[in-house]
Amino acid sequence: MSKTAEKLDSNHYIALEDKYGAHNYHPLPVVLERGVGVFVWDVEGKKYYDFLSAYSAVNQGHCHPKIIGALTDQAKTLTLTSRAFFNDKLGVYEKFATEYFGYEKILPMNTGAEAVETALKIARKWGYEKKGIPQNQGKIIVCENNFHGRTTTIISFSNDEDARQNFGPFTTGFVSIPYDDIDALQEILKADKHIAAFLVEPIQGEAGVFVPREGYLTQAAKLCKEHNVLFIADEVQTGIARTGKLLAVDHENLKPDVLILGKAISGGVYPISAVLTDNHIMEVIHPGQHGSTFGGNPIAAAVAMAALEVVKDEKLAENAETLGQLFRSEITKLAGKSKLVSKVRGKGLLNAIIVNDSPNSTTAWDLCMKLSENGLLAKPTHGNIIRFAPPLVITKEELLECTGIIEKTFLEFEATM
Ligand code: IF1
Repeated sequence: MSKTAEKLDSNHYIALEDKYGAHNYHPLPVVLERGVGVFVWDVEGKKYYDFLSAYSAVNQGHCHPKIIGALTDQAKTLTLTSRAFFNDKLGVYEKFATEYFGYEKILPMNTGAEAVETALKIARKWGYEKKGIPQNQGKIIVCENNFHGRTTTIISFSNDEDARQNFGPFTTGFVSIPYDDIDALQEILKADKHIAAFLVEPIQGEAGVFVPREGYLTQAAKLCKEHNVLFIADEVQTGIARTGKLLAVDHENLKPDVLILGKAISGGVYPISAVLTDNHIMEVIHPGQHGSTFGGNPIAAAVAMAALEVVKDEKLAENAETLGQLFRSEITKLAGKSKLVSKVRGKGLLNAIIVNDSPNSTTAWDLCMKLSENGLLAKPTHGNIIRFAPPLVITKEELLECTGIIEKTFLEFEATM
């Protein structure tokens, strides 16, 4: 048998997942086997531009040699010690990361949801021990249409019924207010003295790349300060150069009291997340009160340092800013030609096209299928929104080729409607 004849096709792998895996996702029917930079290849050998970047985890591009080098070197040397002992990488990483982001302390975890949980625990403990909130009465303000992960506590304050239904009972102590509504925040802060923190995404990703009005975050942080409430920014998706600055809060020169990072802090090669704060907050955590077997392991430490160096060395924030503007201006031109585009919105290279059809229609999904046939992978969200978030190493020429693919696909699709 020849090499190509032995090779199994996409349907084989899709059937395996269908039969043996939990059905907790609904992927596009593309089976990927390899990635380099902005490109991925499926098992049939078809090449695609990746415009999802694993939900903004692969900002540095697929299999970046410097990050993979750090991973493999460390994997051959020492992988895991647990935090029962010290190791020669963690402290070096902690110094590097705190200096890099401008905080005094870091608490390393693995997934984004774990880092969010960590931030919530720190905030509550701070509320009782530093702010003097009476025991078990601490509250945390969150925003409607938030996405912060999938643990039981985090879904407790989600308003996405799919994410919540039949997973109760839920964790209490959360108050939800509309996003991008400074009056609502002011009102609740004035009315309730038992609030420890305000948890917010600088741009709501899952909600369809919803960018708040300029100044919202600054005003929110100021109100929090006035009321002695911690301002917690969840930058799991918006952080690490995605929106055109290292952090999305940098657009407003803001320093959150608590910063949550995940995804691209590893360049997408390893699950790494973190919570950063200054000493006066992190000091509420003592031995035995929080941790993780894998959090801050030597591989994670080595990988994160390499991944963060790549962001600076390759000026990824600057590239995201410039090419993001180009993307939105090209798609705005397309909106003039195609009735299917009602709007493009976003910041840096985190963008979304709002498709001019009902959220109950299959139009956005069908468009993503056509985009994939034309060599570009993107994922619909909320029925009529398509998110576009390529690796930040994309070049201007590549980006223009991609807006060309998007234009061709939309116009062809419209012609068949
Ligand atoms: C899925 C969206 C992206 C996040 C923020 C924490 C987490 C996430 C702001 C948790 C995770 C993901 C997870 C992914 C879909 C996805 C997502 F569509 F939901 F909004 F990125 F676009 N905070 N976001 O966005 O991080 O525990 O997953 O490491 O499949 O659920 P995690």
